[in-house]
Amino acid sequence: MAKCALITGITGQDGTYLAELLLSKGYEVHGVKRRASLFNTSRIDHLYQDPHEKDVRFTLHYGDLTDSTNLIRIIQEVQPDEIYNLGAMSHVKVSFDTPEYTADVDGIGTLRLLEAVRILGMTKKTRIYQASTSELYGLVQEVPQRETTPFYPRSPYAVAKMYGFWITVNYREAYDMYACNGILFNHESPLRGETFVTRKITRAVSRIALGLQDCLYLGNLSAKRDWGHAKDYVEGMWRMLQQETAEDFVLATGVTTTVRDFVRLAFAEVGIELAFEGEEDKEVARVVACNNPEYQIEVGTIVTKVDERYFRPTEVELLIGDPTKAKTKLGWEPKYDLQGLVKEMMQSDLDESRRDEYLREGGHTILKNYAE
Ligand code: NDP
Ligand code: GDR
Repeated sequence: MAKCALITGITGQDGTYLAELLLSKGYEVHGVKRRASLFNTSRIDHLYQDPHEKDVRFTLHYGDLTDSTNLIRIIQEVQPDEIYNLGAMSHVKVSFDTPEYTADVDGIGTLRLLEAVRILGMTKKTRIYQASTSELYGLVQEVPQRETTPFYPRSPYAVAKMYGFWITVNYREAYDMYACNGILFNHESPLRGETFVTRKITRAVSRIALGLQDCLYLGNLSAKRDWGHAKDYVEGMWRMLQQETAEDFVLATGVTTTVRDFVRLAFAEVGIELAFEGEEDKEVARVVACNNPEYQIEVGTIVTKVDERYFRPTEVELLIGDPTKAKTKLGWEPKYDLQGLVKEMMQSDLDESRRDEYLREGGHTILKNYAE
């Protein structure tokens, strides 16, 4: 019998890669999507199967983590062997603007899901993965950060996710449920949302290289992140649910890089070398060499500036994870390095920007659409 999985957040970056992975393993995959005024399934459209066909293995259900009734209904209908709770208001900066909503979705939403499984009497049947985060470590207590490192969350997002973490542990202990937290460090891909810093950078660099945009505005360039590839991380999520007993695991690469160096790497992909100058809150990056004749940008041009609007009221300055436990117990290891990740993201954004360039040359108006 094929296993059946339910994914919340299936329309997001990780939801997409996880759905692809589980389908490739023969699973029947169900996903919860939110009702929106426009289509919001562009990442997973290639997986869509006409429900009128035979042997459909991919099904979407309308739902929302703020609504217990629909979670109970969907879980009852689907009877999943595994639930991956990836749905969240996942943007740290935005969580300062929408703290109550973030707590409701990311914190109480997790409780709603666990409670739905318990109420339905499915605690022995259904295994649950909770999308926890390295943001729980927040203000540095220890490096590299591992499963035993104390938490010190620094945003409404992280505080809400901390509730999600502990309620998952509590349901595991109180009701003997197979429920575990993946404490995942940042992971990126060409499918990353355009307002997260890596994608914002690769998208803007490709547009600057093609003359579609002049300047990229960023916040804290000195923040350090342990960036991996989302494809590697969804493999780790799946492995966490295939163990004998449920445990919490860190997934990370063990390498940390500043936002500034990520900018440098992305520009290097189009042959542009930069020099950063000025005080941190007014820092700019200037082109010092342009080595690829395809992308002609004058030496001396300023291509990035700092805009304080992207600063956070409280920042997480340094994240670097120790994935030893996942390596030892799950046999998990990342296949991508940062260079490979940047290359893939740049390639994808250059392709997308070339399509915009083509439209512009054809006389069409293209959206300015600078990702915030
Ligand atoms: P995305 O922002 O790409 O996707 C989030 C998903 O959650 C989307 O499908 C979104 O739907 C959905 N969602 C948002 N609000 C609700 C709601 N109220 N009810 C139901 N679904 C909702 O995030 P990622 O794929 O990057 O991350 C997946 C999970 O992992 C998140 O929980 C995130 O917090 C966590 N995480 C991510 C890390 C990363 O580096 N990517 C690292 C550590 C943890 P819609 O498409 O309609 O907006
Ligand atoms: P993060 O990711 O907050 O780590 O959360 P993000 O890419 O938003 O920020 C990373 C770092 O870059 C700095 N930064 C900027 N960030 C954004 N978004 N935009 C900018 O212009 C900018 N300039 C500098 C930030 O200050 C920060 O230090 C991500 C999310 O996926 C969470 O859901 C997840 O839990 C964590 O990763 C692990």
